Amino acid sequence: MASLEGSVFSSVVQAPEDPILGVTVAYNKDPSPVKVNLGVGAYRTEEGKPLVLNVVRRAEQLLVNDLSRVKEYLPITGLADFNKLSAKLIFGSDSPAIQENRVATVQCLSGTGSLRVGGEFLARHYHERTIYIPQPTWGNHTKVFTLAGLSVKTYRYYDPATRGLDFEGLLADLSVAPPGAIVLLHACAHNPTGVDPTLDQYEQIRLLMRSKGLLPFFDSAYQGFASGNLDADAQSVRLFVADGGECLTAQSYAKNMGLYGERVGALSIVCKSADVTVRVESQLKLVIRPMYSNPPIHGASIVATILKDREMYEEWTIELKAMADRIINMRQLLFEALRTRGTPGDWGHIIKQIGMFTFTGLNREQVAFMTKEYHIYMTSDGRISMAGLRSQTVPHLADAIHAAVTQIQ
Ligand code: KET
Repeated sequence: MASLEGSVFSSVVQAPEDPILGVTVAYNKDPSPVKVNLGVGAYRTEEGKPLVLNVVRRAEQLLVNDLSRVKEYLPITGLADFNKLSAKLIFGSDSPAIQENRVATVQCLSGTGSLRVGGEFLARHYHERTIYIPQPTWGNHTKVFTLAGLSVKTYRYYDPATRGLDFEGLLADLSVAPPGAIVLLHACAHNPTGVDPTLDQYEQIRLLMRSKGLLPFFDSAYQGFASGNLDADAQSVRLFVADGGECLTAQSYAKNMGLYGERVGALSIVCKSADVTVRVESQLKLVIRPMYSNPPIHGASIVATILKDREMYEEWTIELKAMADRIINMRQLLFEALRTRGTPGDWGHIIKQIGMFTFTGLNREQVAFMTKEYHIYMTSDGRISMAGLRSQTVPHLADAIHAAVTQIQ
């Protein structure tokens, strides 16, 4: 018999914190008044506060005041309006794939949940279980796809020497991938590097992938955050859908609507024909039902309310552009602050990179030094969330980077 003192779980070992979300845990424990959290990709205002978009508040008011609304379960696939509008948002309102009923869209638990459901669907129903992810990529990709039952390999993406795209390496690796392999692409604002292929490069990637029958799986977590324009940031995805071929897309509304904790996103599978699409959707339901049964109603209702009302949609795009612009402004300020300090190195990448993050090039030791001496919290790969920076904290960050670069090799 187990003794009353001893736990049946006593052999459970302490797990490490998550490399990204653990940064916030460490930040919260630090009593320093000068501490700055540049870890997780979460938008903060110029005052350092989390932002609930005005248009989101308005949508929530409408929902609360509508007494006809109930709290019944949603269908397994989620809110129908939300799914239709999400597909339109990423593929474009005039997308032939949508008009021809070739898109199966299911509401999922934000971007992560969409990737996971897509991964499990592929592991069950697709002939090639290997997924190629960029090197480097968002830290959770490997875990999500491995647990979904796929085998994860990487393709070259980033060249530290040029701090740009390793386009040759990318093409070379994809050209030796097994026919039919799945390829994860960041739709825009690649995390963590901030480096995206140009549209011309995307066209070459598309030609190569289609010629080898490689299956694109787009992760779209930052639509609107790269350029400030929702359509421009969807161009890579639309290029692949325009050729009539198949692909998957995981969308997140965490960043672009600031709905982080609402966990609202969508998985879309674009198929070749309407009848395949119906069967694909029926199988997606079998993936979802034993996982979490059906998705939550509130976040999806907010998104649907905003997307279907022209005036609210406009207001959203303005607020989204303002967030994107503030981030671009922070890039400029940080770049200038380092130039003023004469910090060794070329920091041009700070203004060239796209999206929420700057991939600084700082090494693990330099990051540890900045955290210890300057209370600056960021991921150990040298990634800074520009969305967490504000004019007031730029000089402190620049001092920290300057000290790290000059004191730690
Ligand atoms: N894809 C990418 C590329 C991504 O950066 C994130 C989140 C997600 C998907 C998932 O987001 P969701 O909240 O499930 O919609 N990235 C930030 C937050 C995190 O790590 O969870 C980050 O990199 O800081």
